[in-house]
Amino acid sequence: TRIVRVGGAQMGPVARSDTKERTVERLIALLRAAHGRGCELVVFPELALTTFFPRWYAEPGEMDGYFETEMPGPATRPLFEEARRLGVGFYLGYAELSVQAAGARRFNTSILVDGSGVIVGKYRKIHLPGHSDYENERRHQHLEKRYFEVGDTGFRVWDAFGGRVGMAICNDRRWVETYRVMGLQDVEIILIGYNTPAADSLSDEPEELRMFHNHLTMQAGAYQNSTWVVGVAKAGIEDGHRLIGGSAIIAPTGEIVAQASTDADELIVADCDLDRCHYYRANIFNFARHRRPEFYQRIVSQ
Ligand code: CDT
Repeated sequence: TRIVRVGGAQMGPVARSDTKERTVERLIALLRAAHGRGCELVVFPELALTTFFPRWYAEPGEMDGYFETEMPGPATRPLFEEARRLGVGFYLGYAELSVQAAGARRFNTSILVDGSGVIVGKYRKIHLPGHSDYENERRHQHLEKRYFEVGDTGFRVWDAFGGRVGMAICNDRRWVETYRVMGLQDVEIILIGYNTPAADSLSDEPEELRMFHNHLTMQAGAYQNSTWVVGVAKAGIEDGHRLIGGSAIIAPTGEIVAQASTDADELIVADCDLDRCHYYRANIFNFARHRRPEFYQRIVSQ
């Protein structure tokens, strides 16, 4: 067995008026709770430092206060310091403003930080949902395509925490390719933060159905690639807009082994035995033996 005790640090809402310093204090409280329960890795949500600002329409530069230009920066350094002091690693989602010679680039980003406080991996969100301009017919806006570029990192896997760790962000979890590209790199645990509105802006899809799809996609991705999946929400009513909770730790069997029961700051914990990834990977999902990529070309052609 290769057990990694993982904490899923679900967050309740972060208001537009909350300071990053105050929000980081909440993250540190969750990190300490996870350390108290023996976790070596804690997963925080997508855009964990701020409200889900893509629901608001503005000129892109006007949102720069929600972005981080350095990591750690002044507001996030206490989180890194506490993680290093406790020896606990983490996944953190945040809005990244990367200032390069060619100009500013903005990404919806996650990082993987090891137990010594060092950033060992960075992922920039590839599947950006929503739209780039104000759309009148929507009950609420989802302007990720306005504020972020499509990520340029690809789906990578890192050797960390005694296993092979992958990252994805929110809408990525609904796409089979996300998991399969990492599955083909022998991923053993995929970390995913999310902010998912409880209502669709164009339909009357009930919240239960949206929660079902949340779990359906992550459970299928876990089983079909024989990997652990840790999905962690920012939940609850944020600036008047409801986000679903349902954070879950999912085994390579596709079974949920831990699940949040509130829409608030809540820690879920599971002992993830990375050796459990081997069983299906050696049998029903033995890729080398059973995959037929010669028939999958449509998937990668435009
Ligand atoms: N943050 C994020 O990617 N949310 C999307 C909402 C899609 S509805 C426009 C999600 O897939 O959960």
